[in-house]
Amino acid sequence: MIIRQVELVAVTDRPAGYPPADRPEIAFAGRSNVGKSSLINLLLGRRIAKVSGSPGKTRTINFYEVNGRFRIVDLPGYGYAKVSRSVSESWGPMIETFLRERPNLLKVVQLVDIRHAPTVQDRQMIDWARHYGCAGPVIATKADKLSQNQIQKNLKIIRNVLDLTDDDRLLPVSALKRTGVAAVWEEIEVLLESEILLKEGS
Ligand SMILES: Nc1nc2c(ncn2[C@@H]2O[C@H](COP(=O)(O)OP(=O)(O)O)[C@@H](O)[C@H]2O)c(=O)[nH]1
Ligand SMILES: [Mg+2]
Repeated sequence: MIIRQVELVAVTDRPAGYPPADRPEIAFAGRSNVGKSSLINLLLGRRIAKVSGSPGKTRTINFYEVNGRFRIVDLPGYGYAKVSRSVSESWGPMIETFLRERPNLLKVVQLVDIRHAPTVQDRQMIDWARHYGCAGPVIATKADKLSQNQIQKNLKIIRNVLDLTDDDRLLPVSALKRTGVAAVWEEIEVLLESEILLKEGS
């Protein structure tokens, strides 16, 4: 995909602040510090999402519109122990409301850290997405931190813990080494294509 234009069109913690539901959206979810902003920047070819030294900061849903055609949605990261209770409690409803009330949401891309087994919250996140019929590909980040051998081992563990089927996509990426990004774009393009087919069928 050629990225001509990227615009941050909304930053919000509530549905009233969402942009109109007039473009297909692909959301990215994961623990804070998993590498979500880094991956979004790499995908979009610019430093538009803040890469954070202090995790747990993003408490908003950020909508990036690409080529005026679709949006990448950066969901707030979860699982950071040091955020206040009120912030960590608002995270669940904020994400679930988005999943429930977003008719133009195509899929949620789930990010997990390739070094560790997915957490209870990772599993909860993907189960929510499944419940709302929008579970998408899973991305295992920070692949540069492991050997090829370990990568293969850990991918199996991730598949198991998240209960992925053989058909579910699981893609290792490294934002640092810039590997795996083409495969992520391929998945995004497949999702956008499926949306066009849906529209033509209706
Ligand atoms: N080694 C390595 N570090 C990464 C990678 N992606 C992100 N990081 C680092 O992980 C930290 C959190 O990244 P960020 O993109 O802000 O994560 P977010 O909180 O999920 O948005 C930063 O210090 C990044 O530089 C990666 O692929 N490899
Ligand atoms: Mg971030």
